[in-house]
Amino acid sequence: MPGLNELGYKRSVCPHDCPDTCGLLVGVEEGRVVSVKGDPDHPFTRGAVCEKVRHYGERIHSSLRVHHPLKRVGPKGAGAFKRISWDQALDEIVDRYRGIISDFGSEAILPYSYAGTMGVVQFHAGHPFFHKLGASRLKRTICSAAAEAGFSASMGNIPTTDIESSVDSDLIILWGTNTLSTNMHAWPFFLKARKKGAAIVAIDPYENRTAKKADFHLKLKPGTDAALALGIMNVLVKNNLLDETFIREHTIGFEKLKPRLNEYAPQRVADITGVPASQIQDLARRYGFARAPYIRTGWGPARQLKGGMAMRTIALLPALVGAIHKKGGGITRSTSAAFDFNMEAVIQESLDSTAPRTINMVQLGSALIRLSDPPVKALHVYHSNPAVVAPDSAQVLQGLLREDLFTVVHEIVMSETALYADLVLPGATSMESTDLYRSYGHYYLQMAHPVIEPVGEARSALTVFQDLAHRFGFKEPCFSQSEPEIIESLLASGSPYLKGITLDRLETGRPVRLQVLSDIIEGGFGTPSGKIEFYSQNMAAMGLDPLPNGEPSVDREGEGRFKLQLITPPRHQFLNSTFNEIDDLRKKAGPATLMIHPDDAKKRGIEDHTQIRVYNDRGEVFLTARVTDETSPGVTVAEGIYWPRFMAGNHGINHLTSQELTDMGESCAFHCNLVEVV
Ligand SMILES: Nc1nc2c(c(=O)[nH]1)N[C@H]1C(S)=C(S)[C@@H](COP(=O)(O)OP(=O)(O)OC[C@H]3O[C@@H](n4cnc5c(=O)[nH]c(N)nc54)[C@H](O)[C@@H]3O)O[C@H]1N2
Ligand SMILES: Nc1nc2c(c(=O)[nH]1)N[C@H]1C(S)=C(S)[C@@H](COP(=O)(O)OP(=O)(O)OC[C@H]3O[C@@H](n4cnc5c(=O)[nH]c(N)nc54)[C@H](O)[C@@H]3O)O[C@H]1N2
Ligand SMILES: [Mo]
Repeated sequence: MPGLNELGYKRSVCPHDCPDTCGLLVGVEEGRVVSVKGDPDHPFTRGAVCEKVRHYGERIHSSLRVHHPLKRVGPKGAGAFKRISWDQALDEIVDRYRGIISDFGSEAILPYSYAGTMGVVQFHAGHPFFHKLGASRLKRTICSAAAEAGFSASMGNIPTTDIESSVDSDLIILWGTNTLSTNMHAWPFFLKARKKGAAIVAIDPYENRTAKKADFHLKLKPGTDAALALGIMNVLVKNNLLDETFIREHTIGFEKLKPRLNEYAPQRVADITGVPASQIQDLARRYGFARAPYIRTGWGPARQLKGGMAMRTIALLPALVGAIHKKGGGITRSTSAAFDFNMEAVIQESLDSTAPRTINMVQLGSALIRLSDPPVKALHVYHSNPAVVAPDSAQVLQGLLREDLFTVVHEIVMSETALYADLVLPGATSMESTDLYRSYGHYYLQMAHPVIEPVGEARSALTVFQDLAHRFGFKEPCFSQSEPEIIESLLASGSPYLKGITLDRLETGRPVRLQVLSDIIEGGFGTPSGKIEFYSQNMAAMGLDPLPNGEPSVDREGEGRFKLQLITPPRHQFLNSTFNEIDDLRKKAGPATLMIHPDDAKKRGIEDHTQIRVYNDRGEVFLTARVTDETSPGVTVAEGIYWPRFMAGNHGINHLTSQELTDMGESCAFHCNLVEVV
C-alpha cells in the first residue's frame, strides 16, 4: 500500500511553513492519529521531528477543531455560532458573492490566504476560482518577498547552496536565522562540519537558542546588516583576501563598489551596528582565509524596511571570495527556485481577463478600512490567521468588525480570525487530504496521501473551491481535476530539475530528490547580466541605490519619540500562530514575554517577571518582562505570535507592527519597530 512503511506507520509529510518539510511516520488507531514521528528514511530530516509537530495528532483531534460549517449568531468577534449544513453554507456564499458582484463588482471580493499548508495543490486551490470570478488579487508578500527580491538583485532567483553540502565547510555563518528553532534539521549538518574543525558564527540582535550554541556571536543592532556586510567587504579588500579570478569571471560592477567600501571602515561600521570593530575584523579575516566559507541566511535581516538592501548586500559576500563553487562553501537562502513546476496548472491566471486590482496582504488593515471604488465587501480567508499574523492588528480588527463585511473563514481550529467570521468552514488537515510538498530548505519532493478520514465534516480547500465553482456554473476542466491529475500537470514543466520525476514515483509517498547541480555556477545567475551584480541597473531603475548601501532601517513612524527597538522573531514552540491551541506547547512556551536589557529595565524601574505595557502609536501590548543581557541596550525582543486570548489585555504582538512596506518585494518589516515600555 502506498505510504505505509514496514512497521505499519503511514507515511506523510509535514505541511507547515518551515524550510524543513519533514518526512513523517504516523501511527493511526481506530481512525485517529495517535503518534507522529520523523521518517528515518528521509535524507534531510532523518527521523527527527520538532517538538511542535510531535503534537500534530493533538491538533487534529483538538477540542478547538472546527467539525461542521458554522454561521454567526452573535456580534462579530464574539465567537457565537450555530451549526449549519455544507449546502446551506455554500449556497449562502454563492448568494452573497453574487449580490456583491452585482452591486459592487467582483473586485469587492478579496481572497486572503497564505501558508497554513505548504502543499502545492491545496495552497493554490482558490486561485482558479478567484481568477474566474475576477476577484481582487492578493499579493502574498508577508514572508519572504523582501529576502527574495534583495537576494535576486545580486545573484538572481536561483536554487541556492544545498544545506547538506555544508558538512564540508570550515566556517559556517548563521546570519539572521534561529536554526535550532526554525530550521532544526540543518543543525546536524553544521555539527558535522564543526566536528571537522569548522567554527559556527551567529549574527543576530539577541542570543537566540542558536547563538547560545555558536562559537561566536555578533550581536548587531536590528536593521544594520548591510553596513556589517560592507564592513566585512572593506576588510577583505584592505587585506587582499579576494578571489580575483572569480570576481573577473562571474561578477559585474566590482570597480564601482570599491570606492563605496571606503565609507565602511570597521570603526564606522561598529558605530552603526554596535558590533565591536575587532569582531568585524576577525570575522572578515576568518571569511577571507576560510577554505570554504558557508552562509545560511534566515529571513530576519529582510524583515526590516531596508530588508531588500540588507539581503542583497549579504548575498554579495560569497562572490568576493569565490565561495560559491568551493566544496562546502556558498550561501543558502531558499531552495524553492529548483521546484520549477508548471505553476499555471494550479494558478490558472488565464481564466481572468479583467486585470483586477492587487491588494497587498501586509496592508489588509488599511484595505479593509480605507479602500473604496469598490470597498472590500467580502473576505475569504483560508490557510491563514490574519487577525493575529498581519501587522497593525488594530486596523485589521477594525476592518474585521465591519458589519457590512461578509467574512468566510475556512479553518482547522477556531482561530482568532474565525471568531470574526460570518461563516466558518471546517478544513481538512494535511493528514486528511492529498498533496505534493516542495521545500524551501532542501531538495526533496514528496507526495502525501490521507492517513485518516476527514474529521467531522472537514473538507479540503480544493473540494470547497471546486464545489463553489460548480455552483457558479464554471465549466473549465481545472474545476474537476483530482489532486493526482493536478500534480501530473505541475510536473510537466520541462524543467531540468524535475527530470525523471513522475507521478508514479511520487505516489509511493517517498521523498524524491530533484536534479540539482552540485555547482550553482553551472546553472548561471538569474540576473540581467547573467553574473553576480555588485552594481545593479535594475535597482537603479527602481529608484534604489544600485550599489550596496549600509544605511540602517528605522521605524519612521516612531523615530525620535520611542527609544527601544523591538523585534518579533519566532518562538520555538509555535509555528507562526499555529500550535497555540496545544496546552503542552503553551505551557512550555510560558507567558508572552519581552526581553529587555538590564540597563533599559533599570532606567524604567522595570523588574524581572513583572507585567509591562509595551506601546507605540499603532497600539499596545501587555507582556511579562524578562530582564536579560541576552539582548543589547536599546533592543527588545518579543518571541512568538501568541493568540490574543492567551495574552493579557487580549492584544497580540502585531498591535505594535507596521503596514509600511519594505524597500524591495513589498513585504512586512516585522522586526523594525520602535516602542516604549512602562
Ligand atoms: N519554531 C518555529 N519555526 C518556524 C517558524 C515559527 O514561527 N516557529 N516560522 C516559520 C516561517 S513562516 C519562517 S519564514 C521561518 C523564519 O525563520 P527565521 O529566518 O529563522 O526567522 P525570522 O523571523 O526571520 O528571524 C530570524 C532571526 O533574525 C533575527 N533578526 C531580527 N532582525 C534582524 C536584523 O535586522 N538582522 C539580523 N541579522 N537578524 C535579525 C531574529 O532575532 C531571529 O533570531 O521559520 C519557519 N520556522
Ligand atoms: N510579529 C510577527 N508577525 C509575523 C511574523 C513574525 O515573525 N513576527 N512572521 C510572519 C511570517 S514569516 C509568516 S509566513 C506569516 C504566517 O502567517 P499564516 O500563514 O497566517 O500562518 P499561521 O499563523 O500558521 O496560520 C495559518 C492558519 O492556517 C490554518 N491551516 C493550516 N492548515 C490548513 C489547511 O489545510 N486548511 C485550512 N483551511 N486551514 C489550515 C491554521 O489552523 C492556522 O490558523 O506570519 C507573519 N507574521
Ligand atoms: Mo514565513
